[in-house]
Amino acid sequence: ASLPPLIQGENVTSDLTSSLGSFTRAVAGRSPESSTPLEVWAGLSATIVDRIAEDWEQSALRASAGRQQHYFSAEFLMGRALLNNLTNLNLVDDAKKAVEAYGQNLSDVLEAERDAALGNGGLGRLAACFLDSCATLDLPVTGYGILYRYGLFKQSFENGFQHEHPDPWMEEGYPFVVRREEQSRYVKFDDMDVRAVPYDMPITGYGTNNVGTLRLWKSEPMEEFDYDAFNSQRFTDAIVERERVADLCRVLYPNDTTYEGKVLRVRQQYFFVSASLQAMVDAYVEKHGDDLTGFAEYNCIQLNDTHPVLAIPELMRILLDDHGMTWEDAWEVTTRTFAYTNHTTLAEALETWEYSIFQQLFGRVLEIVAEIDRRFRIDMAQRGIADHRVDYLAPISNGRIHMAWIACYASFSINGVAAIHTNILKKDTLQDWYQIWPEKFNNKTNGVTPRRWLNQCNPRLARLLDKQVGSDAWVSDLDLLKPLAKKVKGKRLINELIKVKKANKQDFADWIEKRQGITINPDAAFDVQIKRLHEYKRQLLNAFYVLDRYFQIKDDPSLDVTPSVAIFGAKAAPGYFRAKAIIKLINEIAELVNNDPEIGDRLKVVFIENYNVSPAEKVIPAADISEQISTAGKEASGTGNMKFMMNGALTLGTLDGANVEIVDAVGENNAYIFGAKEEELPELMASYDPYATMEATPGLTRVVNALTDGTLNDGGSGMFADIRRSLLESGPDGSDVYYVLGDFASYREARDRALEDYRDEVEWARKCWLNICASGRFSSDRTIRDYANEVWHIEPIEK
Ligand code: DL6
Repeated sequence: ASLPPLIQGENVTSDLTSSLGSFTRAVAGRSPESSTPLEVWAGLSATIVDRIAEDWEQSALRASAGRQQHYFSAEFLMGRALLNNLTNLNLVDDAKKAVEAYGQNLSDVLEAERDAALGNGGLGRLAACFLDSCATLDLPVTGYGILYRYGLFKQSFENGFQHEHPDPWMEEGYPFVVRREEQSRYVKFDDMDVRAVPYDMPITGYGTNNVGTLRLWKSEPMEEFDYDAFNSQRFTDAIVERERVADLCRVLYPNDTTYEGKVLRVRQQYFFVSASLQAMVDAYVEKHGDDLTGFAEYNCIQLNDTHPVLAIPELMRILLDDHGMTWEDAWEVTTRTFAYTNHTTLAEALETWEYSIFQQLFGRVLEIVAEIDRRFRIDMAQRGIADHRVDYLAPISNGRIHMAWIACYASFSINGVAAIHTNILKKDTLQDWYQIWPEKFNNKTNGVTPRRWLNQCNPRLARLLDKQVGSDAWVSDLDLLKPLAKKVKGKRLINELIKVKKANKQDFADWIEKRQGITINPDAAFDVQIKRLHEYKRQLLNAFYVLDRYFQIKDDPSLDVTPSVAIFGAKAAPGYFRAKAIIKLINEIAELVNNDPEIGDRLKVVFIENYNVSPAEKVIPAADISEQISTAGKEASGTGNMKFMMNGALTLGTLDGANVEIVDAVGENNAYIFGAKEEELPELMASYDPYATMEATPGLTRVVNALTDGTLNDGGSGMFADIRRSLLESGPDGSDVYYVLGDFASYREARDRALEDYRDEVEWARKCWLNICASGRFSSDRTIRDYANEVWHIEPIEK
């Protein structure tokens, strides 16, 4: 059961009001009444840090007493912090009163906060959900990453094209990170030395006074600037080194892009893992002495994909060079310390780096990788593995360093993020490793935190669930919703659910109108696809459906269709031309459809600009249909699919990633499944003729032709012709490798069916209810419990 950690009532409110006043005055240098919402946000945030400071200190002390888990990730897509903390600490009502006491408004204050967008998408947001669950479950887990000065770029649409802008998210101050100067470490590269300064972020849990930590490292020069150069008026020279060092943490690397900047990327990776390991090893030595043979008994490190894999040779380096261990002992410790999570089967994401980059940056680490490689080859030969396979799996081959192979060799655990994904790893992506070490492999289906993704973002539904459960205990035990499924026939309940969804949709409609000037009808079905833009996620399939429906209405202006709004949110990696083309295409379709008076409310298209965590919190509670339409076998898990389910949207999806488990949990009748299955695709693709498929599918030729026949305007960029080529032309860059045209008919049938079903408000709401009740297994609390019990072997800390 979740007990609010703080006593509620008059005292809390007045306490909070007076601290808010003090902190806001200190931040703003004026009265709270005349401060801006952003200043009040800073004041209230500082108030929260003030309140949790001692619990935070105590939690860290308790955690360091026993075995600890460390989560290494280049990305933590945290989003906003204030409301999350207020919700976890059960202080929302008090904060509202406190803010109002100064004539301010809590929603304005909350809206003033910038998102900490230190991640690209699912992988980074998963890391953030995990930290929330670890804190809530009182587990001794610390996250480690990079304090990027600019998070994920800000997206604007200019003439329908995506433009990228820097996002200086903490330039105006950010009270939720605390600089720990005294914990700084030095990180040495062959061509530069830098100081790594940790900024710690408190991670509150729900109904507990345990507070976890996310440690984000910032690079700083060994010396602030070159004083001599400055004195001799060589001002630019004086700051060159400082800027070079600052470059290291300047931007979050946008994935999926081309290879420029890769030296910097490797530098970033080494920087944060080296600093984190040094801090961990020092802490161990301080507690247990200089003999590090027991390090792995007290420490375990989860590698969030291959980005932090340099930690493996770096731990070896520290143990060998700084602590004089033998290779054998150091390897024994290292191989008992690391566990590796794979997040994608796409070959492009299995990082490999040129040998020359390692030579340039850290000769010693390269020497260690080379020694791992040498011993790996001997080890494999002794196991009787054929030479060509050894070559393929070796840490160094073809002049490149293979990060995933180092991870597979040195980690004691290798996991995928959904059942189907883990199976694909075993039978395909990592099959050789699976054959050698089947016991290393395990599945940990992703999850999302019900605190942010239900309790916080959908308070109306949350209060309805409180009433049904009899308390808020479900917030930290989502399985408590399961028995509520039997109430599905209750008329009152279903009517209440309908009311909740309606109110959420109205809120979203108001929000998008204010933000982007688009008017939508809240009674229409909200059909939502929000995720990074990637061809395998098939936003194109969705766009084609919209275009087809547009043409159908144009053909028959009296066509009776369920009014719907197709809502998109997506950023494309700056260097990913075709993804940017799809963004332009969707914007063009929106232009066409939304401005055609003949279409009216029957069809609207909304593209949420600068999609991020905060807009997701607005749209997910308002969604009716959750688009999860990736080519089967390509989406490792997905986590948006889980957020939608929790908020009562029905999945329209392929049997891919965690969709498979969602359907398994809720039943086929309560989701809309379509398309080729993963196991069918190899055979289908072998004889696939996209052109013939297009021609054989009614309406599809017209849709594809619209790309280039003047219906849609790509501003002379040639982008739309490129999309068409990617579908219809043969060759490696064509051939519709994501089977968009192949799945179109089945997708259209499923989406039409969903929209038809939507007309029966009560039956639809029942399906929604069943989804909500079955979403318990997609709580990240479940995922984290599984990691804690099966991989990390850690226990909740005693309080
Ligand atoms: O595991 C989190 C998330 C999955 O839900 C998505 O299906 C998957 O695409 C994503 N993977 C990545 C891979 N990036 N790299 N490297 O973001 O992980």
